[in-house]
Amino acid sequence: MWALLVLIGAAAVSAHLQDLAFDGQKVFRVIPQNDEQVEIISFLASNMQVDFWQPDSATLVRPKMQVDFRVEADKSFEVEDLLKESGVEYRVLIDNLQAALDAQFDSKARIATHSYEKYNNWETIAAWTANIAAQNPDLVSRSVIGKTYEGRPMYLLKMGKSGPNKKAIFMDCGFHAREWISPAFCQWFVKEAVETYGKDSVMTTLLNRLDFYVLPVLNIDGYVYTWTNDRMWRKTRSKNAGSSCIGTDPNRNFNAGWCTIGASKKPCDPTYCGSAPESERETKALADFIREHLSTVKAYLTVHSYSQLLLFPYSYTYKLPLNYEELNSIARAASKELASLYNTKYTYGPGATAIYPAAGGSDDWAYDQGIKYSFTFELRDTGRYGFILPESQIKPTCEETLLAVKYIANYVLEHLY
Ligand code: 0X9
Ligand code: ZN
Ligand code: ZN
Repeated sequence: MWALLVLIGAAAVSAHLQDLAFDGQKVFRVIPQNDEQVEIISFLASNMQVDFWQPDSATLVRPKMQVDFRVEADKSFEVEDLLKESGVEYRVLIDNLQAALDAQFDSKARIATHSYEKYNNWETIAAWTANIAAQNPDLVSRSVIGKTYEGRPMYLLKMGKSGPNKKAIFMDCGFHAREWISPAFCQWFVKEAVETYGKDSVMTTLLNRLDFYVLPVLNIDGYVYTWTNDRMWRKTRSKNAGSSCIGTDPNRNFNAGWCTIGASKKPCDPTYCGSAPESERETKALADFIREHLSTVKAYLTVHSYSQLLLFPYSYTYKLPLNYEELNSIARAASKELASLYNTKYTYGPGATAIYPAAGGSDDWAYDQGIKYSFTFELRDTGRYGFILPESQIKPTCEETLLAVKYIANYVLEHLY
């Protein structure tokens, strides 16, 4: 009982740290209509320290492109004035970010018990990985693929009935710290697997014939930081030599056209590519694991948010992948499956054109390792809540995403040889 009280106390304290930190902050959406208005956006980026929610919008912005950004409370009137005066079409997506943040949790009294329909902190997720493996020994096993910069073990769950020569699908979540719906999906997927094995025929076949490697959170240090200090943190938490700015964008840190486009060489930027490919312990651990399992891993799935997109290579070049037609039709069918539940509309295509060119991503890297089925999910929503997706949307988001993942897995299973 005492231990439980201490846990509750710690959660309350860390929640308190962030109390009101975002009070009065606004999130704007603008769609510049011409080059002149594009320049206004670039001006905001360089002079008003706005935080773009689709990273690198500052450098990639072009006419007719939708751009969402967050503004500090004391700057929000100035920014709004500037938008009004310059005639840039804009909408206030979130009027008070703090209120939206408070609304993302349904229940006020939060205790650190695990729930698939809540956002779980890292401590809770870590304990859950141990429990789910212990409770399903014939289906789930847990290993550690490395340690994060701050020394946390990176847990990987392997799911599947044991059998000879099984191929595998690798899926990770939690690359970007603030994209909380992503780890929630990895947990949901594991739950569905253990609960529907032996009941749902597709899931049963998948687990009998394939293994799934599920990494629930890649960027654990960043994820912890979003719970304790800054809900809007994106990068890892590693120190950068010669800079006081912290962190590298893990999805710019892979050796796939590394830092050539849509990535920054400046440690203070949200898309900092790091000092070298795989400079981060977390990305190195992931890349090492995949390299060691290349003979079995047939598909790579990485889960982000938000925008409702299903992306595939390439993002570091406009060049199309060799099996473009195949990937495109898989993405089309998977999006259709996803929409069948709640009519959630996804856009799909190669990253470079469907979202923006950005090098150093894990999807492109895995593809170039020879993993021909490589996809990035950008889950709900399209900006109404953005990263602050309310907990009430966890279940529907995960249910619909599961349909797409099962579709892809089943396709891969049917095209193994
Ligand atoms: O920019 C990213 O890393 C992803 N979008 S996010 O808003 N979640 O940050 C998209 C990744 C697409 N793939 C590559 N750029 N390789
Ligand atoms: Zn192994
Ligand atoms: Zn992301």
